[in-house]
Amino acid sequence: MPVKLYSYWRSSCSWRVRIALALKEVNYEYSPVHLVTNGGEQRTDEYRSLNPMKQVPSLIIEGKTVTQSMAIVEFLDEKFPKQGVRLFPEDLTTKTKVREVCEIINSGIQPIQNLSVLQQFDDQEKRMEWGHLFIDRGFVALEAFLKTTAGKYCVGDVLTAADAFLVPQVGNALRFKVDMSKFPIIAKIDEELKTHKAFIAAHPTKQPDCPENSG
Ligand SMILES: N[C@@H](CCC(=O)N[C@@H](CS)C(=O)NCC(=O)O)C(=O)O
Repeated sequence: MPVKLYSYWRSSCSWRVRIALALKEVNYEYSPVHLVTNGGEQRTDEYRSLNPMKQVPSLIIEGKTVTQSMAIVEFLDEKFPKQGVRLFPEDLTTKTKVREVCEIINSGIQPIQNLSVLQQFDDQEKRMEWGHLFIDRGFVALEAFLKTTAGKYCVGDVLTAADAFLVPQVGNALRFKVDMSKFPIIAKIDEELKTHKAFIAAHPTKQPDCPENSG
């Protein structure tokens, strides 16, 4: 039974899961959910029956649905412990640091700049200001946190789930014109990961639903 990912090319939460799938070397079918056209395909009754939050991503595996990117990434790591990269290290202290980075992004930054929040403003400029403010503020905390944990990657010198969460949030930061020179540790890790093949494969511009003129 093939694994299926409901995703939107530009969604940072889908992007996290695409990175995790690539790092775990799990093949999957890509099912696009357009978050904007026709009021958003995530809001149809059909999609809502998979994901009651009306959000991407959703993963179908062995006929079961898993939602919430953090739960999906943990599920993949536990389902395939010996395959690909270990996303959550065995050592409890290190694993907790990985989870802390993930949660700063997953709970502390992304939800405040999510599409349905921004759509409360009609004005595009206001949306931009809001997204910029909360990503910038979150990155101040994240940069300080990474100062205590980072090596080549977010937590030491091995790839973990934290890196899968970091790169898409930097993608959002750039969309909201956050000045990344203020965050040298985040920027350096992001730069390091740009050439990794799992991160290249998961990039929004490599997805089948990415428009040709995405820039
Ligand atoms: N906690 C959820 C958040 C998912 C989420 O916010 N997805 C966004 C895209 S990154 C979405 O589908 N937004 C649609 C909307 O706000 O209508 C997860 O990690 O999976």
